[in-house]
Amino acid sequence: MTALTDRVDYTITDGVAVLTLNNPPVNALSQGVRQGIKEGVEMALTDPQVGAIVLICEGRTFIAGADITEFSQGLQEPDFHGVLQSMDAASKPIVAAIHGTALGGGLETALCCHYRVAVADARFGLPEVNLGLLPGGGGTQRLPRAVGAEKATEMVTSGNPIGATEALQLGLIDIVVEGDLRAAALAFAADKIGTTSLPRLRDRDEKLQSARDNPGFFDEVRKAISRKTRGFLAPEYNIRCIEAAVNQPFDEGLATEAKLFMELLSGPQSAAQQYFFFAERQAAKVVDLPADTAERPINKVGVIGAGTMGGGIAMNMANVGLPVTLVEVKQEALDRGLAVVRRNYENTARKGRLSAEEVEARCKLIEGSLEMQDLHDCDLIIEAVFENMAVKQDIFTRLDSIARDDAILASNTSALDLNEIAGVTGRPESVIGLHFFSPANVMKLLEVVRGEKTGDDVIKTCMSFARRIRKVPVLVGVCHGFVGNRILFQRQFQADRLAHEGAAPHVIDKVLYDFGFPMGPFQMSDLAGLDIGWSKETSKGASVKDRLCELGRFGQKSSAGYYDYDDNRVPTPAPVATELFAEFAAREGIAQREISEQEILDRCLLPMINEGAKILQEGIAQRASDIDVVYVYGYGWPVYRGGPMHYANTLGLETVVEKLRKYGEQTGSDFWQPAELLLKLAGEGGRFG
Ligand code: T1G
Repeated sequence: MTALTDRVDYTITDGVAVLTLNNPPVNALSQGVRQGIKEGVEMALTDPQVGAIVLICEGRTFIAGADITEFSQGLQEPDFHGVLQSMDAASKPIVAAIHGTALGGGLETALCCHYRVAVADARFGLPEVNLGLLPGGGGTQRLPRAVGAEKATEMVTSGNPIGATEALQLGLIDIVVEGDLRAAALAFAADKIGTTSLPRLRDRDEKLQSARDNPGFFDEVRKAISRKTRGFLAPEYNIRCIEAAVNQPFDEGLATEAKLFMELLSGPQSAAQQYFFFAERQAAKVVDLPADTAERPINKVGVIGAGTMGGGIAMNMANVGLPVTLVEVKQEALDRGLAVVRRNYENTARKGRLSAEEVEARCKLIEGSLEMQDLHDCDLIIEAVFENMAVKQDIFTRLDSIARDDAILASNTSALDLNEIAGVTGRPESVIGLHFFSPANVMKLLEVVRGEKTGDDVIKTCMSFARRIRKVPVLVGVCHGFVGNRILFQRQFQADRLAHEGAAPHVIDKVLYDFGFPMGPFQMSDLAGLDIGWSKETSKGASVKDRLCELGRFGQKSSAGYYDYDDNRVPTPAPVATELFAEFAAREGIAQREISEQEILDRCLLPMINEGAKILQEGIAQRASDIDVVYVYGYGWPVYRGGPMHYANTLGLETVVEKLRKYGEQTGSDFWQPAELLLKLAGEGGRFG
């Protein structure tokens, strides 16, 4: 065996040269891997003893793509395209032996081989769009020739992988291997020795014909994905590359791909999305946990409260096969909660994403009960009741005597002081916050709230458990609103101020919608319900929101709030809202004025950044990128702008400070006082993270 580089070994078996890649954890196409492939192919092609070549990987997966860390450091030699070109032009058969996930540059490498063999659970994809990129190694030209332009367009715009069975049916791979992959690949390659006309995807056009016969296809795709991809550049660029594959000769298509790839790579969107790829993975890591911290096993979960949140939380457990006991105080509430759960699953089944059997199996995993005592054997119990401290403390007091000694007790509180909840138990080290976001069975973000006495094992257990139930966990400290809501309060406050000063609610909403949020603060309030925390008996009409509630305008649920809603919940700006803001402004002596869109955007976003800086300096979040993960996954911050802290870095922290000071002078309010950490970093010419 010859070690070509520290990442690639070379052996010859029965006339077949085997290039074995080993670059943990995912065999990314680092410089050493590219160098080894290049040298190995050259060596095999010039060795008369060698009749064929196999490319295979050690570890858990075939090549999972280019080394994303390299993009920001400058691409090193050998150039990926040169390596692929040498394979594509090879005079001897090259076989890719695939297991795990052949993704991005990994699949592109396999597409430059003449044959592809894979194990049954291998997966294949070009997910570059999730990084704000497109396949830059010929994937947009070869994949359509392998599977057809229609399927290729779906794959590159969604980034979703396909399995080996589908890949075989589509003609992406040649065989699915049973048993040992290396042995099967060697046998397959040996059988191809001496093949003269080697199959190269660049020479195959037949699968492009149906797209050529349907010139409207690509515009139909654009229309179909327009809502979901609003504001993103990469999906459109991916489509243009597949269009080039259909309409241009292969080499011209490659040139189009290279041009569009470089445009994306040099743009802010791919920088933000590459940053976010690592931010999301970093968030799962707890910096001060000893490596040997044990986890508590979780095999049975209890949820208290069968309302919207409790039912949704319970679904997360059932979705991964975990039995869950859902406790309510009244049969009627329990029945209603279980009915909502069933209806949710049936809706998913109607969309073809669940079978009827799976619906039944999941509903069966959720057992209703009116007795908290039934939670005595649960490993984790999550309280999801009314957002009231006294109610929660009563429940935790009772739980303390019911739950097993090693059970973890969690609260789904969205803002209350977890330490006060933990304080009523004799086990504060086993109390933690698990703040799910509504709808809890859909939203991926989970704020894991660390109490002052929460044990390391409980934290590690819950961070792992979050990923087990397919959530993105972010560890946060205790303060009012933790990370997400605490920052949101600042934005909502400023939006309200702007409305008092003359900016109409729908104008403010549009500015944030155009920035990339799914909706603005007033539409968001209408969706959540204006009557949260409001009561008719005690209302004093002290705010526009209270006055709207007094008028019975509770938001979408009453077809009227800041907006009026038709039967399809389509919003129309409601004059009454603007009039009320004007009335309150007059009462407060605020002279209303025309406010620019830039000022609206600044005054909504800069306080979020400033609050994020305060959260960092107080140690409520572990790192700036965690705040970004909270905002992208929990509040719809557009991922192509990275999150509030990444966005601040793109503005420049000096600019952020300047603007904060400008609005401070303009409004005369110390609300705009820059956070100490922000001032420090700006003064050093630094960045967050
Ligand atoms: N480059 C560098 N590091 C990577 C990486 C990559 N491509 N993929 C994963 N990692 C790191 C990751 O940060 C983590 O590090 C560890 O590996 C395990 O990852 C030219 C331009 C393969 C499905 O987009 O989808 O090819 O936190 O926690 O859940 O056209 O990783 O342990 O230090 O995600 O088992 C295209 C990205 C690149 C695939 C495995 N490829 N990766 O998931 O593990 S661009 C991708 C994934 C490209 C070419 C273009 C997943 C995975 P750490 P993990 P996992």
